[in-house]
Amino acid sequence: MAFELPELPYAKDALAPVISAETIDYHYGKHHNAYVTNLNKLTEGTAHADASLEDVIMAADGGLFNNAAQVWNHSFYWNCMQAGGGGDPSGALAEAIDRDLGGIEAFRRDFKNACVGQFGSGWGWLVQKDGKLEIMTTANADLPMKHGAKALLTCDVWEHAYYVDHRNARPSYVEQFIDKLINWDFVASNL
Ligand code: MN3
Repeated sequence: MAFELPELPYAKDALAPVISAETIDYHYGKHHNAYVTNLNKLTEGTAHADASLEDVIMAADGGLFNNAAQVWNHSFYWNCMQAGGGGDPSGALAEAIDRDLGGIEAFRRDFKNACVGQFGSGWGWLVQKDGKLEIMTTANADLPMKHGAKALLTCDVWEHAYYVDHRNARPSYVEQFIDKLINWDFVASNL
């Protein structure tokens, strides 16, 4: 059973103007799709061909890890956003953010600073580790499951995620991602 590109959870223009249909065409249609194609080429005829994506990620390194992790990262990233997102989380997630991160305003500031401060390509994350919420960043394809942490939310800060719509202004992209796109129901479902 080959690895597959998952359906986008919304129309490709749903996140505009923060993320345009043109960005989705390239980011989902070309980049994400290429990671899936590469992963299938690298696993075809090997012991990894029938493994779960998570098992490949945990076992692999080098090019196989990079492609498998990028398939997982992007599938997760699309689900972290929705049209009309943003706002405030509620319930147990809001309580955990208050308890561990100093509240939602502190989260917005610290998550933005982490994403903006990631040097070069990578990802900003809200994770759960040892029962507590943390903000972390990873470089390139790296991801929380390799560090004993569970991903709750991610923001792709590779330039291909924002250059069409925000040019070099990563802070503008991250700020609007936080304020207008985060799907807090999805984030809460990962707790
Ligand atoms: Mn990307």
